[in-house]
Amino acid sequence: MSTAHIASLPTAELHLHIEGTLEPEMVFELAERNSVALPFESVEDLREAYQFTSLQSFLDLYYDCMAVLQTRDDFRILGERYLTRAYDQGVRHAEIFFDAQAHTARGVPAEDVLDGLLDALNAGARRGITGGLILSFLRDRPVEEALETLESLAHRAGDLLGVGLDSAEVGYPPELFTPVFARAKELGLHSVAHAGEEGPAAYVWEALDLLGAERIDHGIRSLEDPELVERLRRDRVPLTVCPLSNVKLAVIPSLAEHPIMDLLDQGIMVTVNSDDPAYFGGYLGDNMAGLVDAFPALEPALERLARNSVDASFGSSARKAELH
Ligand code: ES4
Ligand code: ZN
Repeated sequence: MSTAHIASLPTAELHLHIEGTLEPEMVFELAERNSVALPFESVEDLREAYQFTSLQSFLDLYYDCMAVLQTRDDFRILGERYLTRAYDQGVRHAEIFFDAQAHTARGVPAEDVLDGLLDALNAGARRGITGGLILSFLRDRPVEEALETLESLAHRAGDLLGVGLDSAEVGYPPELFTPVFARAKELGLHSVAHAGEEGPAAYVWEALDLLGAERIDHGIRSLEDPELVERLRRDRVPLTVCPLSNVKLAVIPSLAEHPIMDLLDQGIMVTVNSDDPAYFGGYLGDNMAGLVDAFPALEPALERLARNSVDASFGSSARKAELH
């Protein structure tokens, strides 16, 4: 499958953690600039650590590496580099998660993170890639902390697209975050949530019914529950599926065993996304190319997947029309 063909399809990236775009070279560059000591000798040394056995084994390294991100300008550079790479692979709209709590816990003000990422998005918009920011709560930290984080940015709600829920899933059901998502709704924000990645289909139900999630991030375990499949299909709830992530985190044994064809056959609104591309082996176009290699029958459906991503975005109808 030619990557040029894939890059010619305008897509929206809907499941992307900006901290997961921190390439090993940039970890070293920012560690030097910000005088942060790293437990790795070299870029190669760090890259060799990218062997994960579960979501948690990845999260441990992910949170360690992001300690090099300290200033508004660091976040601007991170965002600009991501948007440039994504654009080169066909992405024309990006709805980007940021983990505010992972930065405030290290003494970096949430508004510096927000402002740096907005600087990047403004530069991106001038170059033809639009987008927005999704404040994602860490579900393995206290609910009160998520509420405080949301309140601390409530006066900037106009600069946010929505809220999300991420980090270690099993044992942290969406239900816990019902008051946080209710407050986000009062602030006029969109809602999405990670569910059904490592956790059960029951978490997808909770994300829909208790949090009011408009999209489900991952959601692949929904296939274990036929009633849930029917609900997702009927309501056209988008799933933001991340194939390379699923393989790298051992959620699925190999791309050839990925359930994307089942999800499509069941009539679910599937989108393809990159999650943490610096860690998982590729950006959005790389995920598409990997899928087509594993499933040649998917090639005619690429245009549908690209269109789904635009339709499932929170972009304006004018922007969607431009990208169709
Ligand atoms: C994540 Cl793959 C994944 N799952 C849950 N939370 C995350 N945060 C960053 N990547
Ligand atoms: Zn994710």
